[in-house]
Amino acid sequence: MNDCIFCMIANKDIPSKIVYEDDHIIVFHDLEPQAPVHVLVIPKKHIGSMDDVQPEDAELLGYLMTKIKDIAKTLELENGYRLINNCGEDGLQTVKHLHFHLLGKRRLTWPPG
Ligand code: IU
Repeated sequence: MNDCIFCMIANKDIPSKIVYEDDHIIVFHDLEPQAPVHVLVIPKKHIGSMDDVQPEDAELLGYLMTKIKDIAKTLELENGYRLINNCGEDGLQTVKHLHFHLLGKRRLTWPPG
C-alpha cells in the first residue's frame, strides 16, 4: 500500500534498524521501545490488522509464528519475552499494517493497561 508506513519500511523507502528479513517477513526495532528489546515483526504483505486476515493468509501467518523463537534467540531473549498484537481502536492499534510486538530483557507486568 502506497501510504502505509510499514510497507515503506518493508520496501526500504524508509530506513529502520532491521533485525531479520526474508521473502515473507521483516523484523525491525520499534522507534519508541517499551522494553530494552522491542522489535516489530510484520508480514511484508499488507494486511491491515488481525481483523483483515483472510484464509489465504494462513500459511504466511503460520510461517511468521514459527519464526518468533528464532528471532527471540537472535535477540538473546533466553529468559522469556512477550508477543503482542494490538487490534483496532480498543486495542490501541495505531499503525494499520499487521504487526506483532516482541518485547523482552525486562520482567514485564500483567495485566497490560
Ligand atoms: P500499535 O500496536 O499500532 O500501537 O504499535 C505501533 C508501533 O509502531 C508503536 O510501538 C510505534 O512506536 C511503532 N512505530 C515505529 O516503530 N516506527 C514508525 O515509523 C511508526 C511507529 I509511525
